[in-house]
Amino acid sequence: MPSTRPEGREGLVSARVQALVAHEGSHDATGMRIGIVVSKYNDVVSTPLLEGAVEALQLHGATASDIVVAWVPGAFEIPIAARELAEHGEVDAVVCLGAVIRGDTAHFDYVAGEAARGIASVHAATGVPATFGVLTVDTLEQAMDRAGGRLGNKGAEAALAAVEMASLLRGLPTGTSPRRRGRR
Ligand code: INI
Repeated sequence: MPSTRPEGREGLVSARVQALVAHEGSHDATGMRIGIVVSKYNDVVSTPLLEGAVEALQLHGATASDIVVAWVPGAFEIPIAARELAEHGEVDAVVCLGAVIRGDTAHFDYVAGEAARGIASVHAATGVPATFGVLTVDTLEQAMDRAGGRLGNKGAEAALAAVEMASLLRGLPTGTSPRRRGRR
């Protein structure tokens, strides 16, 4: 249902904005099929990210049979598997998980940059949301803090962002805008 007062944000939203029709996705994953691409490199980090993502999806209604996991060698390889799932896996969204930890060389920048660019290109090319749960950090400690440690679990956040985007896209009106009319 379109809402002009997104839950919990009433105090922040002006009357002018409240007067508009607004759409917002939910975290209800019931009936959704979700792909997860996870990197084996730094698996001491990516495994808890995966655990967090799966737990979050199941807490929000996804069933085990609706979650498909693809392991790839490293973050650099995430985009190609994510694109395959988005195009042919019949998924509503893809969650991308991994950890790129800065070393002494420029390798970090290439791997992290290509992972981010490649994941963004998946949803641009396919229209299927692909979320970025790839940690890009300086140390293993920073990574563990974000993989179920004191700063939460970015895998769970990426999973819920994927569900929210899939839900939003389902609810957006299509074919009604003057720019689209006649072009379908
Ligand atoms: N892959 C990662 O997922 N994280 C890293 O920190 C990393 N580092 O630092 O090298 C890494 N490298 C491997 C890369 O993703 C590819 O698998 C490899 O280059 C083969 O294409």
